[in-house]
Amino acid sequence: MAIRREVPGIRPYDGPAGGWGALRATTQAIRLQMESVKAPITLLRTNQPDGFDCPGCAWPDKEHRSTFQFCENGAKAVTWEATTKRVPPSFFASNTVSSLLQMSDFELEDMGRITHPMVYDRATDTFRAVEWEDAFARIGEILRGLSPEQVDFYTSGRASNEAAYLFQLLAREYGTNNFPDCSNMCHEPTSVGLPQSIGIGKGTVSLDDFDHCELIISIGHNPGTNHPRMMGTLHEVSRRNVPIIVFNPLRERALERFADPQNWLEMATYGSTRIASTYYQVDAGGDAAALKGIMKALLAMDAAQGNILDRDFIAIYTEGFDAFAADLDTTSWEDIEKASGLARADLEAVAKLYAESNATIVTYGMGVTQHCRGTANVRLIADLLFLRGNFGKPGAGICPLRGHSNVQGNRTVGITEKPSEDFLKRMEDVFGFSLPRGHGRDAVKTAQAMIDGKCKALICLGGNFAVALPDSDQSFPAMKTLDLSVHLGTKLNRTHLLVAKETYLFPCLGRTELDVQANGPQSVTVEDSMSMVHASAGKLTPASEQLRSEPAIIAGIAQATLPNTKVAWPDLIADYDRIRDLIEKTVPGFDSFNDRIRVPGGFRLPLPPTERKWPTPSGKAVFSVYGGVKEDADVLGGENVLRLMTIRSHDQYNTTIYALDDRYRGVFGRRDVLFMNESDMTARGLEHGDVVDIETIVTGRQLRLKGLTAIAYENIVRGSVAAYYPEANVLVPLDYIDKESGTPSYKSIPVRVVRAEAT
Ligand SMILES: Nc1nc2c(c(=O)[nH]1)N[C@H]1C(S)=C(S)[C@@H](COP(=O)(O)OP(=O)(O)OC[C@H]3O[C@@H](n4cnc5c(=O)[nH]c(N)nc54)[C@H](O)[C@@H]3O)O[C@H]1N2
Ligand SMILES: Nc1nc2c(c(=O)[nH]1)N[C@H]1C(S)=C(S)[C@@H](COP(=O)(O)OP(=O)(O)OC[C@H]3O[C@@H](n4cnc5c(=O)[nH]c(N)nc54)[C@H](O)[C@@H]3O)O[C@H]1N2
Ligand SMILES: [Mo]
Repeated sequence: MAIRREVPGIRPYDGPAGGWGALRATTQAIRLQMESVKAPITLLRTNQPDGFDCPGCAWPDKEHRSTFQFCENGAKAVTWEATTKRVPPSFFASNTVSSLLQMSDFELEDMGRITHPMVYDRATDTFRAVEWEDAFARIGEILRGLSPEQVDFYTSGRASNEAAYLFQLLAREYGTNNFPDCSNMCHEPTSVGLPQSIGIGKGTVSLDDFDHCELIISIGHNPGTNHPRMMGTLHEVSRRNVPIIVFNPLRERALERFADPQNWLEMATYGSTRIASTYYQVDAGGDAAALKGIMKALLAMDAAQGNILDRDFIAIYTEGFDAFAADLDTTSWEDIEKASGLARADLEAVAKLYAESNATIVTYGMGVTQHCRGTANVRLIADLLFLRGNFGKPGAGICPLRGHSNVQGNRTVGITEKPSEDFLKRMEDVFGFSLPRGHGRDAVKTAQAMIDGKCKALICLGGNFAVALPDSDQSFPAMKTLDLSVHLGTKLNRTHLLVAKETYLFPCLGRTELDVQANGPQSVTVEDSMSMVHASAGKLTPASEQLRSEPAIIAGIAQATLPNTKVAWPDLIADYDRIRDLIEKTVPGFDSFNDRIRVPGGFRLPLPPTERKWPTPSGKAVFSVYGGVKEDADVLGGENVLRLMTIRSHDQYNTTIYALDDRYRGVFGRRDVLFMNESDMTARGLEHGDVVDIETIVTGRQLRLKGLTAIAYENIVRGSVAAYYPEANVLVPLDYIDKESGTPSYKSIPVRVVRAEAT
C-alpha cells in the first residue's frame, strides 16, 4: 500500500479500550476542571448509597453499594459539573451575546458554571443579573398573556423525578401537553415500539440476567464511550465464554478489546479481553434486513429439523405469528443481502448461534432508533426474541441502552406529549383541576411550531435544545422568533444565546451539589435503564450562593404564572418527600415510595413482561410485520449516495464537548473530520486528508456542510460515512423522521461527498 500523507491529529490508536489510557484521561479531566484535592472525594461519592447518582449514563450499578466503579466518562461528567471555573455577571457584562455566539460548544461550557440568574438586555446585547422574584414575575406575566397552546416545555433527561414531576404539573395546570423532550430525539422508537410488542416501553433485563445469559446480540451502540460501566459487565460475560455478536457499521474499539481498570492483573500485564466474538459491519440502516435474515434462517432451520422455535411460548403468549412468518417468506435473500451489506452465510451463522442459546439478550442503542423506521426496527428485535421465548426467563430479554441518566424516569413521572387517560384521571383526582386532553408537541413538532409562529414561548428544563435538534439552519433562527425563552441550566450553551424577545438564564444546582431547603438537606430520585429507582443526594457546596434547585425554580415560575394554583408549591419545595408522596398517588408502581428509597439501592418498578404478562390491548405479546427491507424510498438510494451517521466522540456528552479527542478512533485535537472507507474515497477521486463538502440529498433545499477533512478509516464499512454530532446536524432535514415516533433519522442521512470547492 502506498504511504499515506500525514494528516494532523489523525493517528491509529492501538491500545484496548479502558486500561491505562482511561486512567490517564481521568487524571487529565480532573486537572483541567477541579482542584485535585477535592476531586477524589467527589468521585468516590458517585453511585454510592448515600452519594449522588452519576450524571453520566443510565447504566445501573450492582446493588449500588460496591466500591466506586471506575469509569472515565463518569469522571468527566462529574468533574465537568464540579469544576471550579465560573461565569459571573461581570463576564456577561463585557461580552455581547453576538460575540459569545461565535464560540464553540466546547469553549462556552468550558468557561464554567453560571452563578446568577440572568436576563437578556437587548439594548446592550448582553445578559445582566436579575433578582429571582422579579424574573419569575415577568415570566408569569408573559405566560398569562399567551394561550397554553403557544407554550412548550422542554425536558432534558438529566432532571430528577421530582423536578420532572413538578415541571409536568406546572405545564398541565397551565393547560398544555406540549412536552418536547430529549427522548423524542433518542429512544422514542423504544417508547412507541415496545408497548406495541410487549406492552411496556422499557427494557426487561436486570444486571443479574447478564450473569445467566448464553448469548448477547449488540446492535448499534458504543458502550466503551457511552455506557462505560457496561464494559465491566460485558467483560465478565466474555470471560464466561459467552458469544457476543455485534452489528455496527463501525468497528468500535471497546466492542473489540477492553482492559478493565478494576482488574489489577489485566492492568499490570497490559492485557485485555475480547468483547465481540463476531463483529458484523452491517450497512448503516441495514439492521432490519439483517434481523429479517437471521429470522428467515431460523424459520428455515425449524422447518428442516424442528425444535428450533419455542412453539409453546409462541402459542401461549403471542399473536400475529402467521402474518409475520409469511412476510419473512416473501422477503428474498437477495434483498436481505443487498440492504444489510451482509452475506446470507453470516446471517445463517448468527441464526445457528441463536438457536443454540437458551437465554439471549439483545442490547441496542441509537444505531437502531435514529432511523426513519426506528420504531419498526425495535419491534423486529422483539420479534427475534419471541421466536425462542426470550422474555420472562433468567438471562434473557431486551436491553435498550438509555441515554441521559434519568431520561427513563422523566417519562415514568409524566413527561410525555401523549399522556394516558389513566394518568390524567389520577392527576385530576389528586389535584382537583381538569387537565388538557389533546396530544401536545414533541421535539421536532415544537421546532416546526416555532418556525410557523405557533409556538411563542419555550421553557427548558436543562439541555441544549436547538443544538440537539436536526437542521440547524432552520432550528437556530426559529429560537429567535419566540417572545420568551427560559433556560434552567448549569453551563452556558448556544441555545441560551439564541435569544428570544425576552430570555432568562436560571442557574440551577447540579447532581453533585448539596440541596438544602426549609426542612433540611434534600435528596432526589432517578430511574436507571433497568427500572431501578434510587435516591441521589449531592454533597458539594453549590457553585454559587445564588443557585436554586430545579424544583425550587419550577415552583417559582408556577406561583408567578398561576395565581389561583391548587398546588401547595412552597410546601413541596420545603420537603421533597411531599413531591414523592404525590408521585406515589398518581403514578403506578411507587407504593411506599419514601420508605423504599431509604433502602440502599432503591427498588425496581414493576415490569410485567418479566413474568410473561403483556399489558397490550389483547393481553398477548405481538409479532409485527416490517414489510420490505429498506428504511426509506429508493429515490434516496442512487448510485453515488453514501449514508451519513452522526456520532459521538469519546470526549463528549451529547452537545457538551469535554475535549477535542476521540481516542479510540484515533482522532486527536479536532472534530472536523469525515470517516470514510478508502474505496469510497478512491471512487470519488479523494485521498486521505482531502477537504470535502457534504450535501444532503433532499429536494427543495440545499443542506450543506463545508470543509470537513476526509480520512481513510479502515474501521468503517463501505457505503457509510460518519461525522460528529452536533457539527453535522445542519445536514439532517427536520422532516426526515421516523413517522411513528417523530425521531429524527440522525443515523442514515443520504448524502453526496465532493471535493471542497476552491474559494
Ligand atoms: N460519554 C457519553 N456518554 C453518553 C452520551 C454521550 O454523548 N457521551 N450520550 C448519552 C445519550 S443521551 C445516549 S442516547 C447514549 C447514546 O449511546 P449510543 O447508542 O452508543 O449512541 P451513538 O454514539 O450515537 O451511536 C452508537 C453506535 O451506533 C452505530 N451506528 C450508527 N448507525 C448504525 C446503524 O445503522 N446500524 C447499527 N447497527 N449501528 C449503527 C455507530 O457506529 C455507533 O457505534 O449514550 C449516553 N451516554
Ligand atoms: N445529529 C445528532 N443529533 C442528536 C443525536 C445524535 O446522535 N446525532 N442524539 C440525540 C440525543 S440521543 C439526545 S438525548 C439529544 C440531547 O439533547 P439535550 O439533552 O438537549 O442536550 P445535552 O447536550 O445533554 O444538554 C447539555 C446542557 O444541559 C445543561 N445541564 C447539564 N447539567 C444540568 C443539570 O443538572 N440541570 C440542568 N437544568 N441543566 C443541566 C447544560 O447547560 C448543558 O449545556 O440530542 C440528540 N441530537
Ligand atoms: Mo439520548
